[in-house]
Amino acid sequence: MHESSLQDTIAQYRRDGAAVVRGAVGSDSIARMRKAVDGELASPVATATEYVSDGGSGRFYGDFFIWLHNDCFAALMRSPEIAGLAADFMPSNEVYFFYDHLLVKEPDTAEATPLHQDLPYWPLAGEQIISIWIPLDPVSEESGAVSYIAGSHRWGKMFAPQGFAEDSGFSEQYAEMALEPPPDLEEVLETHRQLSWDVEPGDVIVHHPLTLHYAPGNRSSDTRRRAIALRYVGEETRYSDRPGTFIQNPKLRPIAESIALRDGDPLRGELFPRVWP
Ligand SMILES: O=C(O)CCC(=O)C(=O)O
Repeated sequence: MHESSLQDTIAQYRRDGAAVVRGAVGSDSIARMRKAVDGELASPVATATEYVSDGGSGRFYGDFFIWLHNDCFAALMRSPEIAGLAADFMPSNEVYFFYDHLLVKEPDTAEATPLHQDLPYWPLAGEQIISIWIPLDPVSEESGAVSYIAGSHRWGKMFAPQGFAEDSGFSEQYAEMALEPPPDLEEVLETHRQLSWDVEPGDVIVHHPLTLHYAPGNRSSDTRRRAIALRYVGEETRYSDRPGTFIQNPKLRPIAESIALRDGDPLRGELFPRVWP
């Protein structure tokens, strides 16, 4: 991307809380990641969650921290083309990896991704935090494109996290935060600008941790929607031991037990490697 158009995109990201960067990831990486994702889907590990309830059509699959057992995910999050974008957008001189999040919606999946902000789920504090959402298939509104509420990252609010499914095991623990629920989606859409992009493999969407976003199910009967969200932090981001964050979910206990950080520490250590420069 030309330096001037990258700067324009960064300015738009700061204003709106989300932006698209076209052609950021090479086709070899996409091909490798498709294979890696299909391998994960064929043999789910203990941290994975199926969000479609028994008997429902399609499949909505989520998993985290896959890089710890999958070298393709580790190579992707370390790749300079992506880590460098995180450095430019946050901005931060140094970039540390927080975690990867696989979100797959197969054709004919009704389950939506609820309206939410990311930061309330996370044991983090600070401004230098960014998600880079990497589609591995062409994505349109019909197949589950993510939509962002423009400017919501500047509302000065933290809304209660939402479980992606009633029985995913996360909902009860999020209640511990006693935050106000997110606004009603229909009302927000009537009164605020919505940002959403049709994307091709190779394009990525960056979003701020306080931007409200959601995604419909995948209504397509033949187009898969495989996507990986990579979460990065900067040199000033701190660990926060607020109660109820996703790291306290029993499924993540083996990972959480390896975190030797105290409230207020910078996010460092083997679990959060430096990936830039
Ligand atoms: O892929 C989706 O459906 C939602 C993505 C999302 O919520 C995120 O990356 O934070």
